[in-house]
Amino acid sequence: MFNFRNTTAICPHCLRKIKLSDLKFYCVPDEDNRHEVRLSFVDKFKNRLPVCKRRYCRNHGLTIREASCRFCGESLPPQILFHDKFLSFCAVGVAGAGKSSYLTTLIHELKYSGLPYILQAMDVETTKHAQLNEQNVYEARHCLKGTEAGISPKPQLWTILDNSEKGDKIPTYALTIYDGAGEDCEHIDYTPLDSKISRYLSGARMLLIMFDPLLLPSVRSEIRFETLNASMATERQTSAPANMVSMVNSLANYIRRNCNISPGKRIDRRAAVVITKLDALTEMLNGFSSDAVILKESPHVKSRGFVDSDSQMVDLEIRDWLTRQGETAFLGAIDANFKDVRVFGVSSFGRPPDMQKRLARVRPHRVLDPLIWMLAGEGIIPTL
Ligand SMILES: Nc1nc2c(ncn2[C@@H]2O[C@H](COP(=O)(O)OP(=O)(O)OP(=O)(O)O)[C@@H](O)[C@H]2O)c(=O)[nH]1
Ligand SMILES: [Mg+2]
Ligand SMILES: [Zn+2]
Ligand SMILES: [Zn+2]
Repeated sequence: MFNFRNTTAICPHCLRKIKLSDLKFYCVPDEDNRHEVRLSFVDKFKNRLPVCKRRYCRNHGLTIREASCRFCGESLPPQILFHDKFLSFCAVGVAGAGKSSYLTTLIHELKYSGLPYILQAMDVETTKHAQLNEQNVYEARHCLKGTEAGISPKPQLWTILDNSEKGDKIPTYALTIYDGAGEDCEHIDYTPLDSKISRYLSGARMLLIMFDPLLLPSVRSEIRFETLNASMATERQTSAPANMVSMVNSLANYIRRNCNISPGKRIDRRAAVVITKLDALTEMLNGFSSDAVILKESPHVKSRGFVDSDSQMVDLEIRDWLTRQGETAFLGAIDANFKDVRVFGVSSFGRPPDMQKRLARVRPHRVLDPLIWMLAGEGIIPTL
């Protein structure tokens, strides 16, 4: 029988703090039947999940596995209450910026990179979604389709088991990932957003602001047409580069409004600015120098810690590169709005897709860096 540690969990849908008594529990003996199961006095006292007590139910005596949040009504895996820490991030960026591709390779790397973590999906939707994307990118080797706009994305719910600590108790962290559609982010200021998306944006612990460098005119004029075409979501990417600046400003204003932060105040939230599609930039003459730190393998995984000096160097190199491209307005907007900003550069695929959008063997570059920065900030991984 499960017993909970006395931490307060966070509902991944409405982001309210929840405890055992804030869940509604259901016994689901088969597809057509379900009945509510109430917590007994002893369950509450012992802080444990209830069991089905209905006499002729085939699940009689079994611990309940389905629940929903009392506040928002969304279904939740009851084991969500188990975790020691609650981490969440939200990926934002214009359509085709590379958000979904990035998150797919991030999950894959987190599973297989050699970090002392075990990753488990908390619910069936997360398992299915991850399998589908992974199968597309790693087996069928094809680019993903754009994320559907106008509907709120289901948060992906993961458990990270921290195997780095010796002893009986393995710390567990709930990791919630929101991957919205770029189109929704672009219109954030003038389209009334689905209330769920807005909650994710204002509630996530870290924002991943994904910036597509291929939208910059200076970059577009320097790289080959084939590379450019294969690396863009051609049917969707119509945004002018300036949109990225206004997107950062509207995103920040949006969060301010929702969290009651006054206009002149920087938002006290981790913001990882992630420059995607780094592989396509190696063609540029005016790109990164061949001995740049950003092009070297990331040291964090090997060192089993967040190597701050490496990350600061990468941050500097990208800022310098963006400045050379004339993108000071974007950097200015980020720094003016967020207090805790770090710039990262990643390539999800390792090299551009071909003209048919097929991928070569996927070799992600530095995709774990932003996540490791977050883990370090949460005290989960040491900062070196
Ligand atoms: N060269 C290169 N191209 C990439 C990379 N990642 C993504 N792309 C290209 O960018 C396109 C869009 O990627 P997605 O991951 O679907 O972008 P998204 O931000 O999720 O887009 P929406 O869901 O429409 O908001 C892909 O079809 C690829 O052509 C990368 O690492 N390198
Ligand atoms: Mg997407
Ligand atoms: Zn809820
Ligand atoms: Zn039952």
